[in-house]
Amino acid sequence: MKIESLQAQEILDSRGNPTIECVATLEDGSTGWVAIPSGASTGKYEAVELRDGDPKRYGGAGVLKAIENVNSTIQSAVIGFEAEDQSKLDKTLIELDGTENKAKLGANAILSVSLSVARAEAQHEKKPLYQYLSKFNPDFKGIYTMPIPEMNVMNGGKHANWATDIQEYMLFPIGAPSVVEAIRMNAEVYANLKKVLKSKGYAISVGDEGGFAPSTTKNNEEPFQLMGEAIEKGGYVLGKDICFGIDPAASEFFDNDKYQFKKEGRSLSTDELTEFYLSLWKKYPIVSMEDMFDQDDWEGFKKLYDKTNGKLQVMGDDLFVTNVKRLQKGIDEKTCNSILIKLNQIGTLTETVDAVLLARRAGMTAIVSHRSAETEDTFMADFVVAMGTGQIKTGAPARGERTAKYNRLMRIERELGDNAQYAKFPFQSS
Ligand code: 2PG
Ligand code: MG
Repeated sequence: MKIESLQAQEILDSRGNPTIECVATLEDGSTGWVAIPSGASTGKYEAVELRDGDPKRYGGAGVLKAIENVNSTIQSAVIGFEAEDQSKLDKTLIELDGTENKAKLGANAILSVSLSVARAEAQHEKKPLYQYLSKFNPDFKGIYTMPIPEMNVMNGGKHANWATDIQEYMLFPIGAPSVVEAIRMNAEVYANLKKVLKSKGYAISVGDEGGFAPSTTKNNEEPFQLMGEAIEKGGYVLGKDICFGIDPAASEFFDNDKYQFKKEGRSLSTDELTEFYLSLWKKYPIVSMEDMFDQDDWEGFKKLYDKTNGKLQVMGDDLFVTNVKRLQKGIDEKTCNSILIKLNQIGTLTETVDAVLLARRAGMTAIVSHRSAETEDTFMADFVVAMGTGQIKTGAPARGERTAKYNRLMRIERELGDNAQYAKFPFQSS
């Protein structure tokens, strides 16, 4: 069905900053709504999020220019396009922008169009979004893979005023039978973690992604002990039912050629940091590490990857920024076996799909991810099911913008019944 109109406007994200929502309307009246998330620990190679820079509105963070780009330039260029032809639409958007990193029209503007048109077409075809999006997955065979929900239950770094240097401590419920049960297990551990923290006199306030963020934790290691206690308190077996994952977001503490652990009052070289990660990996059932090094420290990633013999999920986020060029470099140089996928890091649905498929062809895993500032939009939940990547990270089981995604996954799984299968985690705990 042909695109009739696009209507973007300003709303708030979960950090209270302005962002874009967009409604695409097709000629038969079908509509698709989306809202665009935003990062804090953004990679320097990400597509550009266009902000107004006018200090009189939202401290410069307004998105009226990006909105104007949707409502005028983009709308005039794509009206009458067939909504089902996503690659033509996305190609046109990329060319209309004309820059390498979508700096002219803004990746936020472009993505809002790319995704809202897809959702409108799904409505036109009377399909649930995940079913419509599965046409982009050449490996889809009729049974949907439900993702392991990797929940960030302790927040640090930029998301929590540096409670710890490591930004995210996650639960990987790899032993669950379904996503509904996996979410329950994680939610129970989260509730137990609150009790554990209270019993130690720690604050139970949360960071941007809903994880607890007590600034009084002793060091970057203690969260593993706290989470371990919470897992066992719930009757789960640590290392079997639930494992750990981390996202240090190391670009954020890389300064003067060293990794600055302010929490511990020490500066580490790449080698020292590698040793630190290896010691954690040996001590705790950690199955996944993301952005352990700076976004330009390819050597660091490679060293850790080599030393963990393919047993650990070694993932690039800021390193790859969902960009096939950077991913190809990672594949050629064998730096990682996994990529974090964020729609707004690259800015169109087609390019995001390309990154997922390139990773898969190279034998890498792909984890679909939220941003630290989100909205109630659940597009990514349908996307991960459609692409069958088997892993999603979208924060703690708390804060509406996070639970919206988990709730959507539970509904999809229930709707699918026997046509859904919980993903197997391809790596072992050490
Ligand atoms: C990350 C993300 C999401 P941000 O580093 O993986 O957790 O954070 O959106 O702030 O870049
Ligand atoms: Mg990250």
